[in-house]
Amino acid sequence: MTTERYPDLLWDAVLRGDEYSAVDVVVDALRDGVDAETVLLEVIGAVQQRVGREWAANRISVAQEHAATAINERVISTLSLTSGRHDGGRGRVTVACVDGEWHALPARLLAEVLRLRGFTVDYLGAQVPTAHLITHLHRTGPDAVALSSSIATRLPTAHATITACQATGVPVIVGGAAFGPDGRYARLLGADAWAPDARAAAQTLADGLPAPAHPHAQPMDDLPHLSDQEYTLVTRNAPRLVAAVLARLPERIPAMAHYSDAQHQHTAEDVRHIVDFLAVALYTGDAELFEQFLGWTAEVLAARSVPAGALVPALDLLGEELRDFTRASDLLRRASAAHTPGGDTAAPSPVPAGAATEGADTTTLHRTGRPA
Ligand code: B12
Repeated sequence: MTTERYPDLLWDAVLRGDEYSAVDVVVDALRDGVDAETVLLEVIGAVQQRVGREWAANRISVAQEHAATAINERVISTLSLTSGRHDGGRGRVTVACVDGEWHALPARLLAEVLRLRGFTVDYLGAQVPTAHLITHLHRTGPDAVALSSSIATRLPTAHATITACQATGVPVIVGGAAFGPDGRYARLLGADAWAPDARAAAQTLADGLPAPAHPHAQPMDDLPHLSDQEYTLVTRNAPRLVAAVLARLPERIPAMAHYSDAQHQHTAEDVRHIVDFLAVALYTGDAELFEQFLGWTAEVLAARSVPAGALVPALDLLGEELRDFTRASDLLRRASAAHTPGGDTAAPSPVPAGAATEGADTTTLHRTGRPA
């Protein structure tokens, strides 16, 4: 029996908000002989990824995205209950999301795949405070921790969590989109292993992870560039930086004078995201992380008819606030040039202080909602 039609059937059901039909799709797939792991990853996982693409392209709303995810969580529970108990003799794994990480569904898919493959799994869900995770490790003594994160702003917290788990002698495998498509941030942050998907993770865990060899005590052991304090100061001052940029943004985007409360709120959220991703680029020392975030943001804005140039005033104002920060200034100057219509990454910022930015006077930055 071909599996190809099931993702489309599940997609149609979740988009209608039809939980019963969604469950039927999965039950039918299992009855038709599709194995449970394939249903988890190539039907439910594929639909979740499509949810992300369709939201980014502004073809479905935030509410539809939330409903789809909620239904898929219930569908996974049904699948888990119908596929029976497994012996769990392959070893014990704690699956948890990094503190502050809300994307629990990727971790849940991993947990279910590991159960199907015969591991005993303690699934702790979204945003697990590190101290509680460590208490859990002391109590249960697992063979490994599987730490999930989907959004790069959680990487500094992931680093501290990896280090804390390793200090208890438990090896850490990490995964999820936050660690980069090639796992580069997993290596940077000293994880014992990384895997691109749940199947590869199960194989790596089945092969066995050695006990952590060199537990690191301080973030700076892995990331010496942190000694310039730029990450620490930007993070500590994030609310003040956001407020300073928002206070001066109407100078650069005159149309803000007529913004609704919702538009002001979206703009504030977007400026906060810029500061957060700048901070994590300073933490990792990786300019590409900031560039990728801005590229993604520009695509999301474009899908909502907002030109990418709308990012430039916020980048420039932030650059002015952080002019004494060498690495941050450099990142912001390059980003501003790259997103200025006709600009390039090598050029200095073309926007003089106080000037209105062409193309940005009728638009707002808001990734999280629809354009006004
Ligand atoms: C559903 C969803 C949400 C839900 C999450 C609910 C839940 N219970 O999970 C909610 C609404 C809470 C949410 C919130 C946000 N989200 Co969101 N979300 C998504 C969405 C649409 C799906 C996530 C998902 O389930 N993916 C499906 C699985 C299959 O993904 P996967 O990563 O491929 O998982 C596999 C591997 O990564 C691996 N894996 C996963 N974990 C682990 C762990 C280990 C140890 C290993 C080895 C492997 C491994 O195995 C998995 C299975 O094979 C994604 C889009 C997407 N394409 O993923 C956006 C997405 C991740 N979200 C995004 C954003 C921006 C946000 C918010 C900031 C939005 C906002 N303005 O508030 C917040 C952040 C909240 C936070 N602090 O975490 C962006 C991130 C963009 C970026 N540049 O980083 C994305 C990509 C959306 C998009 N298309 O732009 N989100």
